[in-house]
Amino acid sequence: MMIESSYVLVVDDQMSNIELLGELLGDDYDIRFALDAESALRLIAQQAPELILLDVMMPVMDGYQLCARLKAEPATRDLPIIFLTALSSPEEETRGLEAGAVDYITKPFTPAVVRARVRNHIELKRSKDILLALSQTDVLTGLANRRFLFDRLASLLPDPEEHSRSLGLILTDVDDFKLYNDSFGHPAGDLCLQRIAGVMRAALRSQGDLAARYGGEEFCCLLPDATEELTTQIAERIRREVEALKIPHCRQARHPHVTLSIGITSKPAGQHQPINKLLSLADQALYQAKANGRNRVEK
Ligand code: GH3
Ligand code: MG
Ligand code: MG
Ligand code: MG
Repeated sequence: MMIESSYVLVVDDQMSNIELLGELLGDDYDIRFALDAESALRLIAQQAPELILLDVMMPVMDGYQLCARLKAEPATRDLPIIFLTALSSPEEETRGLEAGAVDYITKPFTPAVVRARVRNHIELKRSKDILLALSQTDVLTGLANRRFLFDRLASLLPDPEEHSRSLGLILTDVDDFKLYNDSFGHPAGDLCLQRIAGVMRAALRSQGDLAARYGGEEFCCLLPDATEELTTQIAERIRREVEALKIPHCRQARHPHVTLSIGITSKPAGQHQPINKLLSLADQALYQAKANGRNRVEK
């Protein structure tokens, strides 16, 4: 059975082993090969495989060393590795598993067993990836959730001693949203939040930026390396574009359409700022935006 184009990387210094595994798995997977650890690292950097079948005995860098290199990098740490080796002592097997491999298969191997183990580990990796994505995503809007936001904040705001990058932070809150829900119903309110989330997503500059659902109808954007000026510009664009959606509000609301109040704060490079302090500054600015009439940006 074809398991939809899973990419499996085989690393082995012997062409005969590679050919054997190619025949064994080639019908079910997108199999690519590397004859040494260096070329494997190059291939992995281009595109992450879903599984790596790794020989131990190879010249220059052996399988254990390659495994250690992959485990040391956050980007490759979670790639499942199965050792496939002629080294069959319990000590070697223990060493391989303790190095972080998900499995250890000794040569000569039974083809059906290799196929079954590869299949199981790919299934496991897929389930893990799905759970990880769910644990980081807000179900209503598809934006990052609060947990992911705080993890990212923690990684962007390292030790006080460390010279870190500048950071812009935008906090938004929908104006008179209780009234909106009361007038049009909760499902309409949900739809409204989804449309606002679309604006937030579109306002981001690159993969480094993050838009997250901070609370019920509150969103937060993190803009690494942004100056205060740029953060203000982006916040202003978000405010303008939500207003331009022209989602009709109810008569009692302060503005005829759904709008956002926005507080921003920014941290210059090299200056330390605890997460709570940064958020509380943005929150104070947001409070000012509310106090000064709503549908506005304050810092
Ligand atoms: P203000 O302009 O001062 O912000 O007024 P407000 O009515 O928006 O006040 P507040 O920010 O306290 O209101 C939050 C409202 O957001 C209350 C709640 O019903 C609504 N809300 C929070 N989460 C959700 C959600 O997931 N879906 C919907 N439809 N409404 C939500
Ligand atoms: Mg070898
Ligand atoms: Mg609120
Ligand atoms: Mg509100």
